[in-house]
Amino acid sequence: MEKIDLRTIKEQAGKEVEEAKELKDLDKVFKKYLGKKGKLAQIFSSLRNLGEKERAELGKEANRTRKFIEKKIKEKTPFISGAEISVSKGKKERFDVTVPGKKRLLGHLHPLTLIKRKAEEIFQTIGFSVVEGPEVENEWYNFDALNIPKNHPARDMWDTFYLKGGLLLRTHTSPNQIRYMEKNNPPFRIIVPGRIFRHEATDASHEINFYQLEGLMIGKDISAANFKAIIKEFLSKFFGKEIKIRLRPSYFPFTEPSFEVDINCLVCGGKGCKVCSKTGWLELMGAGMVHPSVLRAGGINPNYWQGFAFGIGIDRLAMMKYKINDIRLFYSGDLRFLEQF
Ligand code: FA5
Repeated sequence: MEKIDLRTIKEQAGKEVEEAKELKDLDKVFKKYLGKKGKLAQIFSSLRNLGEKERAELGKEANRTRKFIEKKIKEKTPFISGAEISVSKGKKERFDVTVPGKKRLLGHLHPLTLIKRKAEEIFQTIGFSVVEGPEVENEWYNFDALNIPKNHPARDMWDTFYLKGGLLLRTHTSPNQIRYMEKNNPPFRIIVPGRIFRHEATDASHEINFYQLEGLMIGKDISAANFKAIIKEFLSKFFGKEIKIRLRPSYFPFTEPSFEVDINCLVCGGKGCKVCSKTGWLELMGAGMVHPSVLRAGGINPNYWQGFAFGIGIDRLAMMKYKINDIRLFYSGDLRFLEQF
């Protein structure tokens, strides 16, 4: 009777192996017949109830059946789904270990970020804290508090992107002077780097959105001489050498007196190029002594406190550092350009 059972087991197992389509089907067959609680295991454990001769005969037959099923499963495995693919691919494809590996492209910081960080680092070494402010501003902070009331002609100095609800895209980082003064008592010295926006025509040294670095230092006896010394210190640390600059009298409603600082153009070495409009000088920043009305708007008494403010064009600083002859390259997204930094 057991012999018939074994024959049936052999036939059934063989058929099930044939029909198996996936590895998990083969696994099922294995468990059903060869597993710990499988059909053959049951037969082996029934052997102990048999007489010696019968046990030897049936034992042999059961072993043959086990081997048969194992062989069937082994033969079928390579022809099944994933296993089949890997085996057949392995036969067709050759793996050339001498082929150079694919180079992984690593991202890196944008040149303007590098310059911004370098500038922050230097100002921090001379005691300035780094502060940030919002890109979307209201008219109070961007204009009124900076001594530029509505209908004041000076508003035309900045071509503004106006938004709904009395908001605008900040045209400079100067609103942060007020924001900081409102919440902090002098003496202090801060810088505020950030992105700004202007609705104006672009050329080699003008963009519609660019970066500025605002500076503000307020104390008891802070003077324009302190400003000049700090800027000279900053520029020589930034460029790693003495840099020629010139201060020109200028006008900003929020500073009095006001001046602009030009840098001897490093793209052409002062000979004249499209960056410096053939003058040999590039305007790098606006600056001046903070106007008493601005101190008042920030809640600071101008009878006790005074100081200077400045706004450096970060893009222009980057152009001078890397000798870039067109500001628009920074925003082009051109990897051939960006990969050089
Ligand atoms: C201002 O924006 C003033 N808020 C600066 C200031 C701050 C003056 C504090 C006094 C006290 P101005 O518009 O000149 O000033 O811009 C300052 C600097 O930003 C310029 O010197 C220049 O380096 C840079 N800049 C101005 N316009 C552009 C532009 N379109 N593209 C790139 N950089 C520009």
